[in-house]
Amino acid sequence: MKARRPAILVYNPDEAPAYARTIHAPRGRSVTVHLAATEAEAAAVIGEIDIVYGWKFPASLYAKAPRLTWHQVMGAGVDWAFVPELPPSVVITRAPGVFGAWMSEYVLGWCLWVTQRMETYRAAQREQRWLGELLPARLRGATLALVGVGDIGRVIARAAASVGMRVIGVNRSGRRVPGVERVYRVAHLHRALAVADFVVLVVPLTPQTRGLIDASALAAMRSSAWLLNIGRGALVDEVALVEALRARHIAGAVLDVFPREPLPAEHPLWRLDNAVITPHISGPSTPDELAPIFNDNLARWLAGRPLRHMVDRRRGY
Ligand code: OXD
Repeated sequence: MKARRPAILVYNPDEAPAYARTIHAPRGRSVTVHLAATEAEAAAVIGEIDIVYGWKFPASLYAKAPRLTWHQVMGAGVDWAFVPELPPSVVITRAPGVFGAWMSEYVLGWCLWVTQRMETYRAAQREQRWLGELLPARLRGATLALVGVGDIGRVIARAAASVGMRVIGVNRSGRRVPGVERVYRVAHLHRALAVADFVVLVVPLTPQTRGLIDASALAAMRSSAWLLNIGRGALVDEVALVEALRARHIAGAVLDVFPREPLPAEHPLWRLDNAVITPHISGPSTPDELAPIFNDNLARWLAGRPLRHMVDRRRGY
């Protein structure tokens, strides 16, 4: 009797075919690859699926996936995959080493947008005004506080240090991290916020970090400081943020992520001149960058070896 081939479901609303093309089983092994762009398409095959390679895979389908043992996430965060519905038998794997390079350019780009006063000079240009009396500020010597100093945070730290920024960080334990001058325990978050010119949120969303940047955290920041959120919208109390921006308790915010995406048209953040809104693009997933991670783990899975980059269920990331 012929052995059943392991079945992979590539779940991605926009790019399932492009991801499927990058899947390569090791020589001598074959797999069946199914594609789905919608929950209904996935539901039609999920009963047969051993492996999900997915972006925002619908949590309700876990219950209909008796064969599923491994879910490789196609993004930086795993919060939408790591849900209460996740059966204990399913392993989630992350994709480290991919997003830091993108996100460090995003962070440096927007910090420079602030210090080089790009908006102001462009506005002056539109009025044909020579604004020679206004100088840019320096990033060199400015303090960047990374809330989250994991795989992505460390790459951002290196990029920031390369332009002479002072980099401090916040993590759960306060344990030292290479390339970060000082690491504060999350219990001392406000101390880090109080000395930062730029605060970058790049921490996973877990029950412990939800709402971490609340009204008191925003009040701890300098009135000249900028908040950059490239983690998850729910890390920040949005009502408190809108209030802090309106009252200019902080100088501004660059926001790439929101509790509701797309950001609803009527949301007050759209209209604040000190809020920059970008559409969740700071760390894009691309099939070619994720393929080596997926294919390496596929070879391991097929050989019955332990997978790399497994999410720790206790920590939630
Ligand atoms: C994410 C991502 O996980 O953009 O949000 O990769």
